[in-house]
Amino acid sequence: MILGRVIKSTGSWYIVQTEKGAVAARLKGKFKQQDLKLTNPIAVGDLVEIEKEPGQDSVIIKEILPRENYVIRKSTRKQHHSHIIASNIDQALLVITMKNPRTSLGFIDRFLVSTESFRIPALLVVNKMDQLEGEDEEDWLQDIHEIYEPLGYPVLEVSALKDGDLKEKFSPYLQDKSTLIAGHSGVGKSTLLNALIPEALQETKEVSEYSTKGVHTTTFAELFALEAGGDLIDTPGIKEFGILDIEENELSHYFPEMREYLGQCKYNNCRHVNEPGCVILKKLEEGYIHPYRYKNYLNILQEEDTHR
Ligand SMILES: Nc1nc2c(ncn2[C@@H]2O[C@H](COP(=O)(O)OP(=O)(O)OP(=O)(O)O)[C@@H](O)[C@H]2O)c(=O)[nH]1
Ligand SMILES: [Mg+2]
Ligand SMILES: [Zn+2]
Repeated sequence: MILGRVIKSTGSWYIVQTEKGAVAARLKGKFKQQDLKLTNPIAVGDLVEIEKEPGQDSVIIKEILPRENYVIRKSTRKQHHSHIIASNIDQALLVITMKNPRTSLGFIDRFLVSTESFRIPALLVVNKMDQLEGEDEEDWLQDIHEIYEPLGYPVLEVSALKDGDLKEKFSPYLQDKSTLIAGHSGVGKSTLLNALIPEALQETKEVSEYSTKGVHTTTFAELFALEAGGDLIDTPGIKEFGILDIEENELSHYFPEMREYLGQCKYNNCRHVNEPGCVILKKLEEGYIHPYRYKNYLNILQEEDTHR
């Protein structure tokens, strides 16, 4: 039995990196998934045990080791199913853009709730800075800095296509870590990855070509090693994150600015919506909690996915 990490998954076969190199492997039989309804039994980042099939050349995945963490999105094909984007990561890098396409604060907050639920550190990378123009766009950028930096999420501004110093700029953040790159389709995830790891040769495509057709350029997640140590996982663009298995009274734990006040409300089952003696509402009024963040808290709370 050999241990390895899945670095690519096409849905029917997998590339597993072992100490002795990469091998193609496939699944035999079915795996028991915990409680999650998943469209992919094995995800990039998974640690697996592989074995040569007796009397044959092919390699099979025998066992999947428990996942330390993962980032999940809603399935595009099956209702009430989810898709694991990647697992066993040290941090998540969310690429966001003001336009072509525009990333909303709601989308960012849903992403951060998913990562916070596993205590995965996250980093925001504003891409396509060369295209930023006008007051409205400057305001959006200022909001991003003002809202997220005080919460502990670093915000980097780049132009993945044009900047020449990206390796230097990112190395303090990426070295020796396994980093997931996520974001909407067309924000420039693969362009950034190619700038950091030129050998990756990930395909990139103009936004106009797919926004009309609705196809993504990157269709499978794939992990690439960084020269200086660590790795990056390029992933297909996401429309919506699945915030699953989060109880209603758990949600505020995933908003760092609310965490410190939890337990101080009058009622211990306070949802921080309209309850008397709610400390979160008081802090919102006093300006310690950003109104946009609170609005997104309410939006997520009202979603069908959160349950009592
Ligand atoms: N102007 C400008 N264009 C960029 C920049 N970064 C990426 N692009 C362009 O944006 C388009 C989409 O880039 P991709 O890297 O394919 O985007 P992606 O996020 O990987 O998209 P999916 O694989 O579909 O999820 C391409 O035409 C890139 O050349 C940038 O910094 N500035
Ligand atoms: Mg891509
Ligand atoms: Zn409250």
